[in-house]
Amino acid sequence: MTKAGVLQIGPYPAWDQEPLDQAYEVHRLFEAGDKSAFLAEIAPRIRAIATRGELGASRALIEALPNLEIVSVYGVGFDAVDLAACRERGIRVTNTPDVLTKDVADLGVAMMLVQSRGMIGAEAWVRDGSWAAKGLYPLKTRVHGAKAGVLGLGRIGYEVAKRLVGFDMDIAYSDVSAKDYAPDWRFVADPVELARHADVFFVTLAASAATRHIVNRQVIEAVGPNGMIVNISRASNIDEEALLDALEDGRLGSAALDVFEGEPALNPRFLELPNVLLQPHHASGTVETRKAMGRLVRDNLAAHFAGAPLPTPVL
Ligand code: 8YV
Repeated sequence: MTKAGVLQIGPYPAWDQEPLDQAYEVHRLFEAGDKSAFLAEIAPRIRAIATRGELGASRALIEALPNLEIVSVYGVGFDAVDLAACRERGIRVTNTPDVLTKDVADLGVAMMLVQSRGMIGAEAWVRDGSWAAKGLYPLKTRVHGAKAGVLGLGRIGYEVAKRLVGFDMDIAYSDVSAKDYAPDWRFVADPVELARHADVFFVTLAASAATRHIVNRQVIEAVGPNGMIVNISRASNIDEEALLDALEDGRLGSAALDVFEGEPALNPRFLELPNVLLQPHHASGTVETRKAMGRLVRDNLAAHFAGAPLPTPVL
């Protein structure tokens, strides 16, 4: 039987690559020199796209593939897939929810702790001999008992808030509506009001055109000179220019970021800032979770080609 053609947009670990290569005729776009020529040659054979959360699939790419049936995303976020283009042609879309939720929450909370206790600077203080030469490391800010604001109480936001309970934090959240699964956490509809409450402000909402720059200058200033913003969602949820301005002139105390506009390149202004923790978009990056994500990518493709219900459909 001929194998279905799959266009792979970005790399996967070997443990995912091998089974994918066995089951499908895989064409790796990320390895092609001249991408347009490559696409023109293989386009008619492509029935599926296997992509990554941050890479998605653009309208131009979808339109270049006349026989495309499904886009399988290795990630929970599907904001980079042009859903309208998929809907127009009845193209299915899947993602990898649930399996990564707790890892993403773990990293978000770790980022808060690392940043508030100055652990990156403290490590350097030991390594560069400052401890011996200069003495005690500058004192930092307590986390337990502080006020947390969680913007987006979906699966990831809920797991973040659950972890913050262990730090005796005073938790409030914002979402389109109050959630009946939020224990005694305070619902605050307005993100600016949530930011006023928060010493630590977590951005955990799924990104879409509607949430673009939801964390705007006003929200950032409401978090304030003693506050911290932690972003483990998508860069587009924050007005990055406003964030940089506020971090530079002290209107925002600090930030801990796993995602950036234009990543993996990032605005060089970030590199000059002492009050920002920079992470390489790896909140879901554990071996266990990435294996589960890879399996879901393949399970969705296999179900589609077998005519079975998709395990985790978006569309
Ligand atoms: C991944 C992600 O880092 O789930 C998402 O939406 O962005 C992350 O889990 C990414 O998709 C892997 O490429």
